[in-house]
Amino acid sequence: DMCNYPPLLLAISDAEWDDLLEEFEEKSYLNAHRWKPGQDPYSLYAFNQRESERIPSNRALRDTRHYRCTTLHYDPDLPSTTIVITFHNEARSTLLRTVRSVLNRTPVHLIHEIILVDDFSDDPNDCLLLTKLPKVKCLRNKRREGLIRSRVRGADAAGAGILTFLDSHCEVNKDWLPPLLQRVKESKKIFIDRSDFLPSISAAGFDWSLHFKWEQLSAEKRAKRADPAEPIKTPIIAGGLFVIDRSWFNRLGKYDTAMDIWGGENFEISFRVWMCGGSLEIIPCSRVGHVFRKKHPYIFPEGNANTYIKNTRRTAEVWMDEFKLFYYSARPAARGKSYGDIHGRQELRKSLKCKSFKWYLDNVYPELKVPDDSDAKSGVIRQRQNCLESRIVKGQDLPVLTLAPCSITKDVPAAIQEWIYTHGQQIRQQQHCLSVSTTFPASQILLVPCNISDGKQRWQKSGTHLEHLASRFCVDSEMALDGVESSKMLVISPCEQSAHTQRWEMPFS
Ligand SMILES: [Mn+2]
Repeated sequence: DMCNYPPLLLAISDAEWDDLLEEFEEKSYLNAHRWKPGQDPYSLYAFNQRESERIPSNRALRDTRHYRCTTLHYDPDLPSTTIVITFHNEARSTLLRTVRSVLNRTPVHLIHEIILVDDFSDDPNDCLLLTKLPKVKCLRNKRREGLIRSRVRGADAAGAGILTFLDSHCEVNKDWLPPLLQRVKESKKIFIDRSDFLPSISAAGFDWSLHFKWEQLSAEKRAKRADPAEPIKTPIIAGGLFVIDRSWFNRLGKYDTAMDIWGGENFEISFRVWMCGGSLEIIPCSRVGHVFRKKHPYIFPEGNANTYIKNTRRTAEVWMDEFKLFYYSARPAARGKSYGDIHGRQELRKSLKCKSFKWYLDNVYPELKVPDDSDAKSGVIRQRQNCLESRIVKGQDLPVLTLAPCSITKDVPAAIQEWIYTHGQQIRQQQHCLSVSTTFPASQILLVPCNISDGKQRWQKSGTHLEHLASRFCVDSEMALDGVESSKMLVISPCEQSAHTQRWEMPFS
């Protein structure tokens, strides 16, 4: 194995500590892969390499915290933490700055160790040479594993009870760690810090395509904040930087290690933490700078988009219940992509007795609106001269579905014949949706109050046919055509390509 453990460090003086840091031959470490005049400084790392090399690893930083933070006191006996930093072909200057800023700006006794997980970088010395710095260990993967499996490897090797994950292109600021350890000590949940590049009060969010974004805190939430140093509950973490109790991390199922390279894992761990009894917070008094890049400087063996889709699709399938439909609707390319076996993660969710995604939306992220259908397709569902129609019947609460001659004036259908195909795969008119009484053949198609979590309300166009997803049967007009006026009902029956009573023209795709 290529692990290289430095000698155990016991109570050392500040002077000895400074000596240890001084002994590291920074110049020769950096010189090995330095930017050369004439090269595009962005080509290797997607950030300005020349500029990064110009900035000393131990430069002075402005204290960017709110002044309230400087008045806070933390327990003198905070637990120590293992800091896990994973990387693949990181620039030496930024990797070194990440590690040195930690060593320079963290009370020595709070760092149990810094574990670097080198995810099969081209040069093993990027990692190995750094073990000459105090407390730094290096684990090198024998092949490319990706961020997720690398982090789990680092976490499994950790000696401390608290895990701190950092990206490999960060720079921590004054007192970044104590407020995080304090919160984890108080309650065994999960917490993240925030980056210097953000506006003063920010929150994290996402859309239905599972695209992460930073957001402003809502006016309502801002007004509720009495103290700017107070933690901010967040529905999602950006993923790169966070602190978590190690036994809680393990009990929760670490990460989904079937995910590759990068992306989506922050959704998976965020949903899991909230739905399975924990919480996520942003700690405004902890400041860590992070270099955001516009693109990934490394290769995804399966392609960037495919990997992101595989990872987010696993998340949607395991955690989002019926709301995964909105993910597929926002990311149609995901529908046919393979995503591997999720059985183990579904079992995990069951054994942890986690809450539903509906609960998460209602309680954790009410700002994420279930898509309205203003942009959904609508029109008539027609068979020859007849159209599906809803009809109010005296003495009945709900309208009934029937077949009637199409009534279209100047291209505008009658309201009772116009249907919307929703993002949730429902066929809707007003607040009523097509459903069935049972999933047996010849079961009547009913109009009932729309309910996104009711699987019996989902339909899909399949060529000229309209398929009921739960039963795999098709909308059939045979009984409506035969029936007398009082019993013109629509039913589902086994799909038959040639059955003309199952052929429909519809505006959906
Ligand atoms: Mn990053």
